[in-house]
Amino acid sequence: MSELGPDLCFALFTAQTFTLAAALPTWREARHQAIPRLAAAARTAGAAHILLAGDTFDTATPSPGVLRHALQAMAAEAPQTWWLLPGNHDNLAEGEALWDRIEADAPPNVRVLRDGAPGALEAGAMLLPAPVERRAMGYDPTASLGAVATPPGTLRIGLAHGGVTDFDGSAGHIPPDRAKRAALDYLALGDWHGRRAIGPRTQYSGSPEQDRFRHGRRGVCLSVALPGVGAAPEVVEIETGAFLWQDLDIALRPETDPAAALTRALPRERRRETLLRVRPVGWMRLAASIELSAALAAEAPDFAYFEPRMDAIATEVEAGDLDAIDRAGALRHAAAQLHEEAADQSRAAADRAVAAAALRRLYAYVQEVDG
Ligand SMILES: [Mn+2]
Repeated sequence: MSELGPDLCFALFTAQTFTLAAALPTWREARHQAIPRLAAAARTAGAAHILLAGDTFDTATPSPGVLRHALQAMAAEAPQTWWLLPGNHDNLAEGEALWDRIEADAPPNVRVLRDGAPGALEAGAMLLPAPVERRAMGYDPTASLGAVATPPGTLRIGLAHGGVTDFDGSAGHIPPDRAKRAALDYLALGDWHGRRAIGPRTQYSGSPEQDRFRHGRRGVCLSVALPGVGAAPEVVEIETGAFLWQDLDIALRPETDPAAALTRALPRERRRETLLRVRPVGWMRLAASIELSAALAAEAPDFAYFEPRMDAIATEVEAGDLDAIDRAGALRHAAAQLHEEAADQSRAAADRAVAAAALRRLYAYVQEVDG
C-alpha cells in the first residue's frame, strides 16, 4: 500500500492506470483484502508485527467507509500488531484530521507512528519511524535516524517512506547506505510499488496489491526475520496480490499465424485476475490482421482488462490485397491513398498508424461484405 514518488511523467501515467483500476470493483475489493492477506502472511511466517511503510491510504482524505473498513479489518487480525507510518499521500500535514480520526478509532492492535520517537516493538527490538511531514518530499526523512539513541544490545529497525537517491531516476533523498550510517539492523522502505532490494538491510516490499502496469508481477510483502543484533536479516517474499498487471509483446512476421502466436503468448491461469496490454510487434499481412483482430476479440472477455495496442505492428500490403478491396473505382482509390499514407515516412508515426488502421478496417469490411 504505497504510492510512487514525485516524478511528473510517472504521475500522469499513474493517474490513467489508477482511474482504470478504480473502475474495477473486483480490484477495489482485492485492495481491501490485502489486509487479511498480509495478516495471513504474517501468521504463516510467525511474525507478530506488520509494518506498513507509508501510503496506507492514497489520499489524506479517504472516504469514511474505506477508513472504517480498513481499521475493522486490522482489528479482526489480532494478535498481530499493525504499525502505520504516514507516507507522502497520507502525510502528517494534509492528513492531520485523518490521523486524529485513526488515533480516536484505532483498535488496540493498531499503532500510529505520528512522531519520530522510537518505540519498542517488543523487548530487545526498537522501531525507529520516519513519518512524512508533507506531500512534496524535498528532504531525506531518514536523516535523523542515526541520532536516535536506543539501549545497547537492542535491534534497531527503521521504517521510512520515500525514494532512494539515484534509484531508477527517482528524485529520492534517502541515501542507499542509510542503514549502515544509522546503525540499523534493517530499514523497511515504502513508496516504490515494486519489490526492490537496495541492499540486504534496506528493502522495498512494494505494494501488496499492484495498481499499475509497471512491475509485471503480483504484489508481495516481505517476511523479515532478524536473528540478532548485527546478524544478517532473513528476507522472504510472500505473494499477497490478487491482480497481475501485465504488458505482453507478441512478435509477428508475415509468415506467422497471428492467432496461434496470440494463443501461445497469453497467460492461461487466473485470467479473471489479469489486466493485460497486448502489443503485436513486427510485420503482418493484411489478411493476417483480420485474423489477429478476431483472435484478440475472442480472448478479451476472459480478462479483467484487455487492451490491444497496435502502434508497433506494421501491415504488409501487397498488390493483391488492394485488388481484394477493389480493382478500380472509389474504394480502390481510397485504399491506395491509405496505403500510400501509411508508408509515407515524412508523416508523423501517429498519422501513419491511423492510415494503416483505416486500411485494415476497409479491407476487413470488404471481406465481410464479399464473404
Ligand atoms: Mn509515497
